[in-house]
Amino acid sequence: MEDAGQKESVPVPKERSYFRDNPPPKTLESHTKLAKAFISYHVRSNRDVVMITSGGTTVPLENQTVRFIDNFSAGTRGATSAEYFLEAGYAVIFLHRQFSLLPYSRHYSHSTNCFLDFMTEGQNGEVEVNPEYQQKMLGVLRKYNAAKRENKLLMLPFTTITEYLWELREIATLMRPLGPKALFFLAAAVSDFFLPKDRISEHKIQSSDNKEPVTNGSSKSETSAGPPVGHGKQLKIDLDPVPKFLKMLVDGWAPEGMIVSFKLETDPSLLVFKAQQALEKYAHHLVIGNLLSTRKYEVVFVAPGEEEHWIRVPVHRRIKSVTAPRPDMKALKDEQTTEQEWFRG
Ligand code: PAZ
Repeated sequence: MEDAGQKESVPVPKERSYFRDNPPPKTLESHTKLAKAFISYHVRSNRDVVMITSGGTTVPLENQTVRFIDNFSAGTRGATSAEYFLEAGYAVIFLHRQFSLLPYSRHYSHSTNCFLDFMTEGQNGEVEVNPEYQQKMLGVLRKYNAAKRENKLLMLPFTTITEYLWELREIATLMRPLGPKALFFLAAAVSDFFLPKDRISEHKIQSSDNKEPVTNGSSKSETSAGPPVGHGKQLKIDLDPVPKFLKMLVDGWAPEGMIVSFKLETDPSLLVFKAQQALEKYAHHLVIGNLLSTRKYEVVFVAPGEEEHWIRVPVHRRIKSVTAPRPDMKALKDEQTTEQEWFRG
């Protein structure tokens, strides 16, 4: 707490006060240990290391979280990119939303088809991979095992925006000894707004007024700036802007690293403008823009001093709908082919 009565308070930049006011996740220490060992290993082998962020961050509305605001992202972009970076010789730190798609296993999870649909029962009652999928699964399995054997893939989960920012700061700082051999590929969908620690309700927000609000002394549910309290069915949430972490990354945490950020928009007329704006504001190396409705088959690269550059999957290779549930295995195969063309393109 600031001691305003005793000395003139010096304003703390929002970025720094964020970390002061929002405590680190319990996992930070163990993740830092793992990341430190991983990075040192690859510094010694003179290897390029990419930190890929993937999946959406959440904004909890309660400390004991029942409800939260989420950000759109399945983790497809991040998990797929991780595989291609590994193939290109990078070591990958995969900072991802817990339970979102992961490199390699993504081929068999979160699809309309359960992983069991890839299996069959053998003649003697043993579980086997359906012959139709064996060749592809063997290829995926070999790459996955190689990444593990060669210690090239470190997967670290986050859930909330605060966890994400703490992990990003810690790992980016640890990556400094890599100098220009560090790459940041920021595909995660990161919350722009959050509910600060001092305004968050300890317990589940109630949907109707209790006659006598029950507090246990530690609950902050009655502070004037307090958390949103249910009045009938209306819930008003007053969120603060999340400090601009990209600025901190570029200027402070990873001054020598190459930084690629993503920009997601829904209005086509805004996409390039917003990407250029981000580039001017943060002075990093590349913004990759994509629209929610077309993200699977077109992206735009916006780099300083260059014309914007679109990469598109040819029309005949596009899957018909990227939002509708996939009806069958054929659609899944189509999507994988499309993604390979995206990366080759
Ligand atoms: O994870 P996914 O493949 O479903 O979606 C990827 C994406 C659209 C979240 C990503 O490409 C992206 O644009 N990330 C940045 C989002 C943002 O503007 O915060």
